[in-house]
Parts: sequence; C-alpha cells; structure tokens
Amino acid sequence: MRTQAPLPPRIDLRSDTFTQPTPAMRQAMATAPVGDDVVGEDPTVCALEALAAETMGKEAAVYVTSGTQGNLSSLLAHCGRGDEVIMGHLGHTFLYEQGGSAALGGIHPRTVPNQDDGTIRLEDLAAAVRADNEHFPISRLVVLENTHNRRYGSYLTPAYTDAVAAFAHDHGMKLHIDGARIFNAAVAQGGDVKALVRNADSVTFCLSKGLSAPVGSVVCGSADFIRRARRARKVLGGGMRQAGIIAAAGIVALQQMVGRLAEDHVNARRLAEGVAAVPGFAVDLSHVQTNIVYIDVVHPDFSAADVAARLREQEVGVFDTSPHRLRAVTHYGIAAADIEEAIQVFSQLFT
Ligand code: TLP
Repeated sequence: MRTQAPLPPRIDLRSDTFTQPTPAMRQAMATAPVGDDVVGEDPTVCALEALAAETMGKEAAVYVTSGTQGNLSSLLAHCGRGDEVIMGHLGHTFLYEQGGSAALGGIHPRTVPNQDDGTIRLEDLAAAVRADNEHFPISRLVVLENTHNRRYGSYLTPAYTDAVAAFAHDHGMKLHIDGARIFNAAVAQGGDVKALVRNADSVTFCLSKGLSAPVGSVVCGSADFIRRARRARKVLGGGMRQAGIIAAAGIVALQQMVGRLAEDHVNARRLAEGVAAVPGFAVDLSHVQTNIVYIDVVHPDFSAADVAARLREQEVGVFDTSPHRLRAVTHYGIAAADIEEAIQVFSQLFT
C-alpha cells in the first residue's frame, strides 16, 4: 500500500511530467463551471476541446486522461482487429504503452527503424506496407512521434510529416502523430503547430508535460474520427464526469504556457554543454534540439544507475534509461540557476 509519497528531488530533471500547476491554473480550477462530460454537458471541457481543435487546425477534439489513453483511443478508432499499425521501434507507443493496441484492440504492431532524428525512412515504410494478400494483415495506420522521446527530443519538420502523410494516404493508410511534446517541436521551429499536423489524420498532445497542467491530453482530428475516439475513450474507462475542474488548467496551459517552452530549450542546451565538459560524461550536442538531454556515462567504474543514485543524494533527479545512459528533461519547474547548480553537482560527482 502507498501510505506516504516520497519527496521529489529539489532539481527534478526526471521528466516534464513532474511539473506543478501554475497559480493561474489553480485559480481557473477553483472557479471552472462544470457538468457531466459523458453527456457533453461540461462547459469547461467543451471549451478546452474547441480550443485544442482550433489550435491544431482540426475539426474536433476529445479530452483524455493521459497520452497513453489518447494514443490507444486513436489506434482503436483508426484500426480494427487484425489490422496492422506501422510504428518506430523506439516509439513510445511501441515501447511504453504495454502493447495496449495489441492487448486490447487486436491491432498488430509492425516496427520499422527510428533514425537518430526520430524519423522513419520512407523506404522503410514502403518495405513494411503489406500487399493485398489474404495471408497478411491489412496495413492501416502509420504512427510518428514528435518530438521523439527516445531519440533525444528531436523534432520532425512539417515537410517530413507531410511526406509521410502523403505516403500513408497513397497506400490507403492514415497517419497518427503522438505529439505528447508537439508544442516543443513547434516552438523549436518558429511556433507553427498547425503546420506540423496539417496532413495528419489525428494527433494526441499532452497538457501535463511541458505545458504543466496537472492532468490530461487531447486527441484532435476530423469530427467523424473524434466520434470514434470518444467511444474508444469510454470503453477504456476515460469517460469523466465533472472533468472541467482539470480541463480548466488545460485551457490555461494552452493559453499561457506554450511560448515559455523556449526557455526550457535554452536550459536543456546549457545543461548539455555543461555536462559534456565534465570528464566521465558524454553528450552528443548535435542531438539537443528541445527540452530532453541524453547523457552517456563513460566513466569505467559507474553505471547510469549509480550516477542517478548519487545525483539523487544531491537533490538532482534524472532517469537512467539504459545501463550507461541518463535522461534529463527541462521544464517549468527548472530555472537557469537550477541548471548551473545541477552542472556543479555533475562536475563533483566522481571526485
Ligand atoms: N512519457 C513519460 C514516461 O512514459 C516515460 C516521460 O517521462 O517521458 N508519448 C510520449 C512521446 C511520451 O513521452 C509519453 C510519456 C506518452 C506518450 C504517454 O503519456 P502519459 O504518461 O500521459 O500516458
């Protein structure tokens, strides 16, 4: 039983999911008008969904409990049992969502290589598409991730995304984007989020990561697709009642928290440069584009887990993502001074 929550590290670079809601969010939550959202009567949820759809340039949107539920609802809405979804081998949907689309939807996952920049090569997609043959599942959907969590927080460009969408559509497939951090991708490229999804059939984005809302993600797409995604959300247990209490924070997130992501990107770069200069660590600076920094532990006597534990003793939180690799993520709760302090801690760790 969980009786007492452990205290988080003071400089918490484990993830942007650890962000706390802002004072403006708390205020909006306290005063939000609410109703039963399962029958569509929560005005605050409706307002959030309308704002999200408009922001993404899509017809409609549905508020979901999490990025995982958003992706799974989308996959269930696009695919039937025995259909195949093509996704990157390092994608969150493949690695970290319990294989939910297969377990709950009978959807067959087909992985293709993610390149270092998070892209999937069109040649690899072409080789993966199934011919019309009764031995094969039907290729129904391609999933891209923008920014790409395991590929260094790299962003995908509008041109690349358009090319994949065109490929998918030419082959009778749809394109879903796991855009958990799509606003980081947009801000890093000048701010136009619509351009990143204009030819995609659906996108899930998270309110509860860099945008700092306490709960929730939003799926956007055509009205018909969102009707099916909303049904899928319900069977997954995501039909929420007076959810306007939490959706209110999501509205503040979209209105007030997007522009400041640039600060997180500056902090990430500074952290990367600072830690790269410390013997025992290696960071490929060419990979650092947004708010995620992967740090390799190249010291002969320490594993990434050892380093994470030592950092934690000094109030710096990071995740070890493999035996020799750490991930650090910057966000609203991390100031420039925290980054300087974290670099200091890194630099004294092996001494
Ligand atoms: N990622 C989390 C953890 O799952 C590891 C993190 O700390 O980065 N898509 C992407 C690209 C994600 O990074 C995540 C969460 C999700 C989907 C799932 O979102 P939630 O956690 O809201 O289900």
